[in-house]
Amino acid sequence: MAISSIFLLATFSFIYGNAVLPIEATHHVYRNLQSLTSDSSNQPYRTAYHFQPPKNWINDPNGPMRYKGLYHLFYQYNPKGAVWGNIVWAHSISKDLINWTPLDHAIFPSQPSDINGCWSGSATILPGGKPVILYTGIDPMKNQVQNLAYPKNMSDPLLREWVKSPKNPLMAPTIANKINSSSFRDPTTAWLGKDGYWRVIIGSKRNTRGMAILYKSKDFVNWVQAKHALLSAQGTGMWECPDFYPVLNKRPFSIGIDTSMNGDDVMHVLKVSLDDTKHDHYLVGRYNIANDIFVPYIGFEDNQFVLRYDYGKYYASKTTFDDGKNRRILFGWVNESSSVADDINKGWSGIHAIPRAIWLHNSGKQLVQWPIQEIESLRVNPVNFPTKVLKGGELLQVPGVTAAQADVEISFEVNEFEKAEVLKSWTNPQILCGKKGAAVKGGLGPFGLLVFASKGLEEYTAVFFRIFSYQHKYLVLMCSDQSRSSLHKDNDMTTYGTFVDVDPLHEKLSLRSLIDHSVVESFGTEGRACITSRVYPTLAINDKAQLYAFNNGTANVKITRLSAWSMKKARIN
Ligand code: DQQ
Repeated sequence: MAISSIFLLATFSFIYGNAVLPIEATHHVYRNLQSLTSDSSNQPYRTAYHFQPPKNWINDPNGPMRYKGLYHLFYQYNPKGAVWGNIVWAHSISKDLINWTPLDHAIFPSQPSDINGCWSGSATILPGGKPVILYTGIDPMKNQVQNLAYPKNMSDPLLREWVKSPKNPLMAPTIANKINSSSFRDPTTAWLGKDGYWRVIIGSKRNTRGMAILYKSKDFVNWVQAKHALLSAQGTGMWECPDFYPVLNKRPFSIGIDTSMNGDDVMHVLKVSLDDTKHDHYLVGRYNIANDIFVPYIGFEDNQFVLRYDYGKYYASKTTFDDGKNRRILFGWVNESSSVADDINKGWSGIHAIPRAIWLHNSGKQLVQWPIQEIESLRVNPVNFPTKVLKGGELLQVPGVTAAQADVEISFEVNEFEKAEVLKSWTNPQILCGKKGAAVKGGLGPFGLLVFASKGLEEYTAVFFRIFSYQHKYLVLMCSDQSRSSLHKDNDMTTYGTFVDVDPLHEKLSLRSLIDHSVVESFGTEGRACITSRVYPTLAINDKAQLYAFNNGTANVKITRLSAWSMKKARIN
């Protein structure tokens, strides 16, 4: 089918084991709230293989860790409804990071230092294998303070019960430390220096200066604020959910390393979730642990070049080192793009992205992310296309997959570079994607995938590349255009986009999309750029959804690989 007509048609111990601190048991488990199930009929937007609870509100992933061979994931959860509030740490476990079993809530308000909420935090595995959790509590005065919890029974691999330190809070805003009491939250996994000091950073801000406040401790209980923050940046606002970890800067780059590792072959990553923009930004740089100075290659002064994990909807993420498979895994929250009224109506809000392996690209300049390999165990009924030229204006249906629940990989080779559109001046890529959506004919592109497409293309979400000629080079734009994703216009349908650091003269342009009813997670050029979109089609739902490859440029492109799979449902909570 010619794409032009289609587009027209659609208008388209602690250390504690040794020290002897008394412990206070958590005393109330809300068992009744764990047994809720939701009616999944008439729920076209519920996902089949993304992490979500049976009902209600979910936000940040908390304290992911591997313990005694099991993965633990905690998350911010409202047991009482589909909007944020009444926050506890819900808890699930998994053997494969795909199928998850819910347990009783792990951490919930039970002492003054968290009586108004148990907010985000992280797990640290102490030498000897003891897991501990630092998390933010909201105290009776609504101050944000940092608390410690640890397992009641270390021999329980499920880590079902958590006790809280009677010394909580361990870190608190005071008049002396001048910490902003409403902007002091989300402790990271701690890392240990050779000097015997644990270090942890807490997100904060002073006026509009975002900061990662550094604390140090010898025993994980008594924490002292360091003289300076690990990093701060004027004008960035509150830094939520910081994450700080080492990545290997030599082959094999994809090997993950423990959070306390350092050395010549190691670079460090600081990720902050910017409350003002709701984006997760990261900086790659060198960390000198002797004086606790982190120097990023590109800092927030060069704002427009600060990278993001994901250029779509993806926030409050957190990594953990998986010592079972020697990899670093990234977990992130993907909020809804629907109205609060719609969320309340469907009875749930929020999902987590598919966990991603994350490592330093061999350029040393950016990270690479790729869905953990375990997700491939859900693939069934593969559909493989032979190499094929996709002519300018052509649309190619990918039949034989459950297009609302699929995994698809496609690679393009491009040649007719003289047809690339000229970009006169640098433009914000998201705005460029908004102006030049999939329906806007180009030269070299747009080409890519139409997912969640309805039969007559009244609805579709387009994930694509468009190549520009810019200052004697070629600039590759990757977009996720959801402007026509739904006939129901009450959703946030912002088009997302980013430039990708790839040389199209010498490299193929690959795209992988994980499609799951109301989410599409796309990985461009083997994970160098990611875009996650939430969409709510009204026609392209369940077995009515279709999948296409498309080319709406004048230049032909060659599809060198096109493989798609239907995805089985995972057992989630
Ligand atoms: N969510 C938590 C906070 C964190 C925010 C509260 C980020 O601790 O700063 O639910 O989404």
